[in-house]
Amino acid sequence: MPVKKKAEAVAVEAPKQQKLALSKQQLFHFLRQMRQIRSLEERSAQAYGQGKIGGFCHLYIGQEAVAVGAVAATRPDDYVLTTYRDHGMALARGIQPVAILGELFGRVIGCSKGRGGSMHMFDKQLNFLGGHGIVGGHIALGTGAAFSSKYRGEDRVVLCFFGEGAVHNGGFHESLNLASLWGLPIVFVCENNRYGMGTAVERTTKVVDLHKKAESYGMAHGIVNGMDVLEVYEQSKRAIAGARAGIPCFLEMTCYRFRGHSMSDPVHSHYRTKEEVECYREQDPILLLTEHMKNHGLITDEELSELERQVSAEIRAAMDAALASPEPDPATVFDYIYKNPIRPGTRR
Ligand SMILES: Cc1ncc(C[n+]2csc(CCOP(=O)(O)OP(=O)(O)O)c2C)c(N)n1
Repeated sequence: MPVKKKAEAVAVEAPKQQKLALSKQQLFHFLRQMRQIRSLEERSAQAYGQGKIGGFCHLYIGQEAVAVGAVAATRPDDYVLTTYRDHGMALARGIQPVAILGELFGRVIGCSKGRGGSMHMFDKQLNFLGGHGIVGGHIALGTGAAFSSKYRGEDRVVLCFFGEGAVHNGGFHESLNLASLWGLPIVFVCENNRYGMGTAVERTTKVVDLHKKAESYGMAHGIVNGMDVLEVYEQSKRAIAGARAGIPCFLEMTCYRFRGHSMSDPVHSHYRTKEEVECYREQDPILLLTEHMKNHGLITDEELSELERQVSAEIRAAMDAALASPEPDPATVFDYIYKNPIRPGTRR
């Protein structure tokens, strides 16, 4: 396949100050989405405790700025893929809270018709290609989507998110190598929340500046404060523009999950201290943006209370609607597995 542009190894420098002028409306939108995600996740945790959600459930609380800032930098026809920690990403991409909660509850109103559950949010119209349960497994899928975009002569970019636990996976390295070699339109985003389940990143690699791994493949790379939605947005914009021009990029976004790895992992497990969690809480992405807006006179206390009231009412209503939706009919259990559904007892 012809390669039009050669990828260069360019470190993406974090900006010292905000360069993109964002309107009050845009900042409000970021704050609203982050609060929606937080509220949806807190209610999901409650519902999980009440036995309303089956299977695994990995919450995104603390990492909201990554999904909101990065997805805001995409076009609607770009592709977004992520891991099992996908509720926040799904919401940022535009899946309605009722369809996310419905999926968590295994109801037909869910975005995957109640068959996927927490780890398998998906929406073809929104070009949100999952929600994937296998660590690193979707990185090759994202690279394939980027290849398809280039092969068809489209200028759609792929934004592929994964945790730092995935960068030791073979598929990650094969994907970066080919993406760089072929100048594919893809941005690989590593959400480095410091732990893969209970294993700290420094116990898994000598190269803890994970973004530097891209140098092995001659790929542009950079490190971003993933707790700062404005920085995430700005750096994602730049990286996506580069990818659209045939220069793929690897961004490491440093962040922190305030809850355990999944609902079965307590917040303060043996692998991290209460003090560490408290310290990161001071950099809560919602807190940081709220303070920024207050300091610049972009939000009043009244507007903030009203926003909180609206979001809380919206998620409560979505919860009720999701719970009112029926479970899938057992007779349809073989639907959606293959394009032509299999019917037990019949020959194909
Ligand atoms: C191939 C594979 N190995 C192991 C697992 C079990 N597993 C699920 S999550 C996880 C940790 C991954 O951590 P990270 O990639 O840093 O993402 P995070 O959970 O922090 O978002 C592991 C080992 C899996 N799902 N897939």
